[in-house]
Amino acid sequence: MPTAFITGITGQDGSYLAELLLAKGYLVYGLIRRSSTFNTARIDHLYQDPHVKDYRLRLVYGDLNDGARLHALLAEIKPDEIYNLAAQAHVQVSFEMPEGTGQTDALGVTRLLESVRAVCPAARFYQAGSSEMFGSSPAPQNEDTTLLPRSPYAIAKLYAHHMTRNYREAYGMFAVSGILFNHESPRRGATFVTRKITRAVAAIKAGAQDKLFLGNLDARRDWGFAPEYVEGMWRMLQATTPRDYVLATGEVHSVREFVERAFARAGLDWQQHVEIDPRYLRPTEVDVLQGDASRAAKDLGWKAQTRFHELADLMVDADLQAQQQGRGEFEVVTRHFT
Ligand code: NAP
Ligand code: F7E
Repeated sequence: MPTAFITGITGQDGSYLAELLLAKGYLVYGLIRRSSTFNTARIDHLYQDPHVKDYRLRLVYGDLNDGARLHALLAEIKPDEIYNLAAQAHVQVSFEMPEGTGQTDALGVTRLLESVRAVCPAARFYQAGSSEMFGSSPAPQNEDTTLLPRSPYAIAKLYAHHMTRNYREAYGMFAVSGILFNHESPRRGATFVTRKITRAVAAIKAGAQDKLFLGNLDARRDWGFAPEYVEGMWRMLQATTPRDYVLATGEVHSVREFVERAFARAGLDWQQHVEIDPRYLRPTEVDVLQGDASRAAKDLGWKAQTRFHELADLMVDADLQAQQQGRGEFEVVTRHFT
């Protein structure tokens, strides 16, 4: 049975990746942080699945800032594949805590790579790189585009991206960086703009909220559907040759367009509810991100399927349903593993 080690398993991508790998028959180890409240809402449903009850999902405590623990875990688990998805992933928060973001998103990756090199150098390693690294480079962006990051988050990811490439070249490790453009879902964290909007739409529809405060409505992004992107990560680690890949839809829309679509889906007029709050403006903004994923299409046979409008609609529908059912923050779908 192949063994995978996922950091960031409690996050949006980690939960979808765990589902994918369990469905493929992997033994999955997930790194979780100790928290004073439960932090496993996105993966709790996996324990209820009869096919996972054979303990193919194992959660272990650790932190990217604890190198000794990472080393000990990898020495014990000896995984075949490692997916490093853990990060302080919020761009605006990175302006408030640049040092902490660098500790996890930059140096945390070095800690992990050093442990892999020492105890399981044959393992295949995936680093969660980001389109934010392109920053102010003109769109569309691909693997050869100049990286001009515009936030502490993006700069930390850039360091990790180059470190991953350096371990590949210096030590011959199968270490790759996926340069992923924004990808969303009903499990998206509630402070990222798409989910903030769709949750607000549901609350406004239910009469539980009246106003939604946002920042820059002119920013343009290439938004895809998260479950398709974790499939791309897995394909990168199955390739014959380790290479970095962009994953994106190629379609670009503004935050305003997302707002319009989401409110319209629920039969609401966004102009009656949305207000601008300068607190949500960033010190330096990335104006437009639009990816060219043709290398992934050619080498990996990967292509985004879900279109912008479908994505907005499915997220609104999930939040409307959650609101009606009085459910918590995340969609819980029990998948069946065969
Ligand atoms: P997310 O939902 O915010 O999840 C982040 C995960 O990292 C959580 O499991 C979190 O644990 C964990 N984490 C944070 N700090 C940690 C630390 N010091 N040690 C161990 N775990 C830690 O993010 P996501 O959207 O799934 O994104 C996954 C990865 O892809 C991230 O690296 C992100 O930067 C990158 N990325 C995301 C996108 C996107 O559009 N989603 C695009 C490009 C790249 P807790 O639950 O305990 O907080
Ligand atoms: O912002 C604007 C904001 O926080 C998108 C992360 O997954 O993707 C994500 O980073 C845009 C920005 O995502 C609000 O200024 C307006 O232009 O949803 P976001 P992001 O910054 O693009 C990349 C690829 C990652 O790697 C990251 O981990 O929306 N915006 N008003 C707002 N954004 C937020 N969060 N909140 C607002 O009220």
